[in-house]
Parts: sequence; C-alpha cells; structure tokens
Amino acid sequence: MIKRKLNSRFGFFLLLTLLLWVKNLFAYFVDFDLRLDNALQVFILLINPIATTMLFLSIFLFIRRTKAAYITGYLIYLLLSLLLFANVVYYQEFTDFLTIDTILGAGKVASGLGESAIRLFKPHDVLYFLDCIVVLAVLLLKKIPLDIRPVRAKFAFSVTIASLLFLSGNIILAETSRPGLLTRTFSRDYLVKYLGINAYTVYDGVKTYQVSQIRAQASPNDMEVLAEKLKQQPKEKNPETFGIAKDKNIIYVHLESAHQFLIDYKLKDENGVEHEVMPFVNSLYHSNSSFSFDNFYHQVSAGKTSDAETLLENSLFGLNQGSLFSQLGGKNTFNAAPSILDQKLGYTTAAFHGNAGSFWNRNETYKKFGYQHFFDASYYKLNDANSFQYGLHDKPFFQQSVKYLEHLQQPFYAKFLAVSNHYPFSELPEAENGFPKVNTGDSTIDGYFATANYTDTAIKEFFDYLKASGLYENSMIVLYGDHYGISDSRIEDTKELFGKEDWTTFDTIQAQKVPMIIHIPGQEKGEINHTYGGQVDVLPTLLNMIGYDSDNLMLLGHDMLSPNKEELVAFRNGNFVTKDYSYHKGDVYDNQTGDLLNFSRPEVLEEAKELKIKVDEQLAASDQINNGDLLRFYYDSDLSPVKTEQFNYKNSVKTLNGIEKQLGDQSTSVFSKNGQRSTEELYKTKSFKEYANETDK
Ligand code: GP9
Ligand code: MN
Repeated sequence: MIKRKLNSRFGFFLLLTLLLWVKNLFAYFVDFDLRLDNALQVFILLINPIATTMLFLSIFLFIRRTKAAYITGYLIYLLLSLLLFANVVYYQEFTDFLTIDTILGAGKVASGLGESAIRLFKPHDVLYFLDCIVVLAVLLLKKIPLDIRPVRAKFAFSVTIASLLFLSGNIILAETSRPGLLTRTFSRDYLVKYLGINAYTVYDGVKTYQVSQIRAQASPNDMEVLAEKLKQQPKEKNPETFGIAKDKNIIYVHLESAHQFLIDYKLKDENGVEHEVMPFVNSLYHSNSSFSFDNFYHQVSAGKTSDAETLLENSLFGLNQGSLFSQLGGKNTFNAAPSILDQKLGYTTAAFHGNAGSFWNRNETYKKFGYQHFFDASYYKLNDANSFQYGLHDKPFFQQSVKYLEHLQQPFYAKFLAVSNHYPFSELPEAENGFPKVNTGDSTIDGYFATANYTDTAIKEFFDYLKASGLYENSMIVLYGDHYGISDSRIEDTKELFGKEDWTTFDTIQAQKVPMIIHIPGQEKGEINHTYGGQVDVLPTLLNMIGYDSDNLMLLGHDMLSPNKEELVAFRNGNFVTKDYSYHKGDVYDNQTGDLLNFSRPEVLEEAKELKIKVDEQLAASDQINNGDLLRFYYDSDLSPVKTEQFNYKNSVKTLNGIEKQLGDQSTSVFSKNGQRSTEELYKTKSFKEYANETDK
C-alpha cells in the first residue's frame, strides 16, 4: 500500500516533503539555537517547515511530462536542502542566518564560509544531503518507478491552495505568539523560529529587493540638497561646556524601558512605607557632576531599543516602519559615534549586551556603526537562573563585563545595554525579589518598579567597580532611557500611583520623557537642565562635550547645551513637543497646565501647524538619508566608510590581548595599568536579599 502510494507522483511529493520536514527539525534542535519559551512556540516550530515546503514542491505537480516533473521535483527538493544546509554551516560560524545580500555578495560568502567553515564542518552535517543522494540513487536505479500519469491540474491546484492556507495559519499563530513579527522584524532568529527557513528567505528577498529599488533611485544630488539645508541651521556651541569631557572614556549605560517618572519616584507599599525606586540613579541625577535633563523624550518607533541606538549614535531617526537595524543596519553607510570616535580621536569602541548578537541584527549593524568589539551573550555565562528571554540579568551582566572592559585601550567608547527592566517586568532571579510590587491589576505594571530597582542596584555596583578600578575619574558616563516601559495602552492604569484621578492624552505624552544624565566625575557645573530635547540630540551634545567639532557631520539633532538650541522634539509619528506645548494629532496642549489650547488660543494652533511642517521635514530628511543610503555620497565628514571585514566579533579577547602585548608599557587598558592583573575581584555584587539582610542587622 505504502509502496503503491510512494510510486505515485503525489507519493513522491509526500516523501520529499517529509524528508525536508525532518531535516529542518533536525537543524532546529541540533544546529540552531532558537530559544523556545513556551509550548506554543514549540508547536509553531514543529509545523513551520511544512507549508512552504509543500508550496514549493507543489510546482512539480503541475508538470505533465513525466521526466520533467520528477526532475523539477527533485531539483526543488535539492535547492531547499541546499538552502537549509548553507544556513546550518553559516550559523555554525556566525550564529545567524543567511541573508539574500550575503548569498548574492559572493566575496562575503567566501570569507564567511571559507576556511573556518571547513574547520567547523561537523560530521553530522552529512545528514543534510545524505537523503538527497539516496533519493537520486533510488530514482536512477528505478527503485521508485516513475509514475507516468500526470497529476490532475485540479488536484495540484488544491495542494497549492492547501499549502497557502497552512502558511496563513502558521503566520496567524506566529503573530499571536509574537505580535509585530513581520512589521518589526526583531531578528532573523525570530523569523526562522516562527516561519521557517524558506519563508524567512523569501521574506528577506522581498525586503532586500524593496530596499535596493529605493537605493538605486537615490543620487549624490539628494545628499547635497539635504546637506545644504542642514548647514543653514544655527549650531552655536556653548563655550562653557565645549570640550568639558575631552579625552575621557565614554560609557553609555542603557536604562531599559525607563520612564523619566521613575526618577525621584517613591513607591508606597501596602503599609504606606515609601521605597525609592532608583536611589542610585537619583543621586547621579541630582549630582552637580551631572548634566541631567528633565524634558528629554524618547523618539523611537517599532524598532524600540534599536531605534534608540540609531538615534543616539547617528543623530538620525529610526524608520517609520520596522527597525532600521534589521532592515538597513547591515547595508547602509553610517557616520555613527563609534566610527567617528575611532577614526577621528583614536577611541577603542565596544558594545556589551547579554542577549544574542543577532537580536535587532546588532551583529551586522554594529560593524557598520564602526564598533570594533561586540560582547554579546556568547561572551557571558548564562543559565536559567540568571537570565530571561532577553538575555542575562543586569547584575551578572555588568559583573561579567569587567573581564572584557578591563582590556580596552583608553580612551574607549563603551556601550552597556542593560535589559532586566524589560517587559514583562516579572522575571527577576529568585534572590532579587523583595522590592514591593504595586497593585494596579495589570501584572506588567505591577512588577515594573521592582525590576527598575534591580537595575538601579546593578548600576550602583558597576559604578562602585568603576571607582575601585580607577576608571571612574577618566570617564564620562551617559545614562539614558531608551523608550517607555509601560505602553500607551496600559499607561492609564498608573494614574493612582501618581495621585491622578483622570488620565489624559497630555499625560501620555508626558510619559514619553525618559532619563538623560551625563555624569562627568570631577565636574561641578552640572545641573538639571530644563531644555526640551530628544534622543536625536544626544550625539551633537556629546561630541561638543568631548570637544569635537561636528559641524561637518550630517546630524539632525542639536546640542542640548547650546544657547540657541531650538526646543522642538519630533516624535516618529509626526507629533511633537516644544518648550511651551505638545502637539498630538492636530491638538495642542499647554505644557504647564495640560489644557487643550485649540480653541482658547487659536494662534498657538496656527504656530503649531507651521512647526508641524518643520517636524515632517526633519523626519523626511532622516528617511531620505536612511532609505536612500545617502551617507555613501557624503564626503564632508571626512570619514572613511567602515571596512566591516576588519572586525571579527568572535575574536575580541584575542585581539585585545594582542594589542596589550604589542603596546607593552604603552598599553592604557585597566588590566595593564593594574600590573597585568585582572580587576575582576574589585567587583562586588550582592542579591536584593543579601542587601536586605545587611540592613536588618
Ligand atoms: C534585546 C533588547 C530589547 O536585545 O534590546 O529590545 P526592545 O524589545 O526593548 O526593543
Ligand atoms: Mn528597549
């Protein structure tokens, strides 16, 4: 019976589908590291190769001529096997999936799949094409006789339709499990995990095509026009702060999902006792060594963290849809902070993050930004107890970062992406629980203050280390909130926490303020600055503070310390805030009172309409630069395009040690300055429970 079925063309179709399905599952569980968090994800993973495999293979069912049908069927099966195999080999080297760009860029593939791939070739890799050989042999030896009866067109058609329906079901399930999967494109891992290699590749192909079309139409003239416009904007420097942090290390501390309202907030527990949520960050915020901002807004869209990174390090916006990192990060030319600091001021540049490097396509984008080193999850010891779905928790993250940080030559530019204070705000390690939860009825809000408190302690411990190791005095430390933690749809539930009876649109706009603290040890001129600004303004501010004249760069933001900073903060959706009022979809609200001004002060509404044009222009300029990859035509910055081949993020330890050796006495790393000894032991960390026990005693 089975044999008879197998002897039919449809039987052959089923056999090939089955083989490909099994091979895909094998790759999922043996070669790829796709973190599975729940049963639904496992289920989706199990079924996701089926629909697309059937869809592609169904093509041969339409072919009437016997040999042609079998050859086509076999070739499709071979191609799909090859695609899978190529991804497996690529993944073994890069912990990421092949993009169409990588496949087309033959040189890059060769460098990627060269020697090291052969070295990494695992014996079990044979299994990915062993079946192809067997099937071919069976066909050639006529063990499976070719079925001369063509498949009825109607039947072939229904197989195609069934596969399409199956695919739609798969996509719906995927979107349920991970909303925004196709629009936000978090990482290739996610697409493969939810839709499989085939669908991911097609998706990537379509995106790549769209990008290449827009890019092909862009011209150097577009760049010139924009550059000319930008030059006309006044960019006065502040002599008081220009160069104030010259030659200092720059340390970014990313405050995940931190609203400005966390600053100075004291949470009342059920007994009415107040608990300061971020005591350490508050102390920095109020220190006269800090330039702190209390009217600073995030400007991200769907790319969330990655948008914040784009804004901060390029002074350009993220995209209107999806994440720039995912879509253009590996393709575009950037004049990003790491590249500027490396090329112009000789900084060492490194990013630290305890999540997989493929998330938000960081492993490619960071290279394009000019990061020499990227310490991703593979550099850290993660286990179930110290990590969650977004990676390593903050305390072990900062602690484990030290053994890499101490090898960076100074001055360095180092970015630390903390992540514990991330939605769903409920996954702290056991010993870290204890900070009071609130009771809004929304579980995601209830844990938010506790996770923020945990991050605060982690940062304090990191600062203690910076002080103990001597790095502190030589550094400027920038703490910034990347975006809201509590989304617009939930934020209203916080009203009681802030003693509000009603929650208005204006309150939601206010909630988009995030912390921005530039801490420069030794400085005494610091204060809380009320200038209205946003993430796009950070790079111009920072460059002026380290004394680098950025007039020749295409930066869309403005130095927030400049005496003539225009206080206009654009949101990615076209709304904006000025120092006097907030504009939201045609309405204007007074920043002091929150009152709607549309009718009481129509002249304000008129002015807002003028400014709205400016805001749209700023966003359009950013999109034009990003989508058209216009910085490839921009020469005034005097920066060379980053040669990404020079970076190998798997080799950083070796590279850094090599540099230390080569420099000998001249080495400025903390490790060298500490007499070639590690400073790891200077790092002190304790759990919430341990701290609590100490104070009890
Ligand atoms: C993951 C982290 C979270 O690596 O950056 O990103 P988000 O979800 O906040 O954009
Ligand atoms: Mn984030």
